[in-house]
Amino acid sequence: MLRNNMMSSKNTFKPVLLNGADGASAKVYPYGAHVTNWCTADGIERLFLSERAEFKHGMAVRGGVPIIFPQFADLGSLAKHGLARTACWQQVSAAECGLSSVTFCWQEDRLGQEIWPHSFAADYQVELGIDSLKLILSIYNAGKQSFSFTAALHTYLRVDEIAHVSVSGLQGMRYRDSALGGTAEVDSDSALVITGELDRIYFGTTKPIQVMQVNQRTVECIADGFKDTVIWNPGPDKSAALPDMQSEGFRHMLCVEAAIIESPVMLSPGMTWTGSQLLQLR
Ligand code: TA6
Repeated sequence: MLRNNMMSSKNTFKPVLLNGADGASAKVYPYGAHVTNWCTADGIERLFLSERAEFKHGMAVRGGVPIIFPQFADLGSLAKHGLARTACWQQVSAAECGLSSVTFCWQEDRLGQEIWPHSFAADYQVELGIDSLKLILSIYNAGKQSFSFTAALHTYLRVDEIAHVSVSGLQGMRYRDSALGGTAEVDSDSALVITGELDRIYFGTTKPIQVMQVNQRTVECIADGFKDTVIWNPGPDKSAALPDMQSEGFRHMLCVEAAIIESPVMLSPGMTWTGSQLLQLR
C-alpha cells in the first residue's frame, strides 16, 4: 500500500471539495485528512464544526471527523489522540479519485525514532454516496517489526438540540464511563438520552447506531473493523472550558466515534488493517 502517486499538498489548509451524485457535498482538508463538512442533498449540514475551530499546524480541529491514530486519548505515551489529526496528509493523484470521492495518504518511515518508531502507510478514503458518507481508514505496516495501535474516527455529528436527541443500538453493551472516572457499566436503556456530560467507550459494538432527532432524519452509524464505539458530549461546563468551542457548542454536537480501543490492533510487517464508518441517512 506504499504510494508513489501522491500529489504534493501545496496548501495543507486548502480543502478538497466533493460533490455527490444526489447534490450532497463534503469538504476534506489535507491537514489531518480532516472531513469538516457533509451537507446532504436536502441542504442540511450533518457534521458539527465549531465556529472557533482553529486551522493551525499542531492544533486539532474541533469538529468534523478527526482521525485518531496510533493512540486513542491518553492510552499511551503519545500526545492525546495520537498523531494523525495534526499530520499533513497528501492527496492521492486525482486520476484515482472521482468527483464524489477522494483518497489521502500519510506515510512515515520510522516517524521520529523517539516519538513512534514505526514505518507505516495510512490511506483514508472519503466517499459521498446517496444520502451517505463513507470513511475508510487503512493502515499498512511497511516496517520489519510488528506494531500495535488504537484508533478512531472521532465523528462530530451536528444536532439541532442535544436535549432532543436519542441514540439507539447500545442496549446491553458493556461500557467504560470515562466521565465517571472509568467505571465499568452495562447499558440497560433502549435509547440513550444525553442530559449532561457523557463520555463512554462501548465495547464490542456490532450493531448500527441510530442518532434520532425530533423533525430530522435519523443518522445511522455503521462501523466495520472498528470494534468499539465512543459516545461523547462535553456537557455545558467542559464545553465552556474548551477554548476552540463556540458558546453552547455542546448543544449542537454529538460524537459517535467508530473506534478500536479495548483490543489494540497488532499489525505484522506487510499486513494491512482496515476500518470504516458509514454515516447513512434513514
Ligand atoms: O473521544 C472522547 C474524548 O476522548 C473525550 O474524553 C474528550 O476529551 C474528547 O475525546 C475530545 O478530545 P480533544 O483532545 O479533541 O479535546
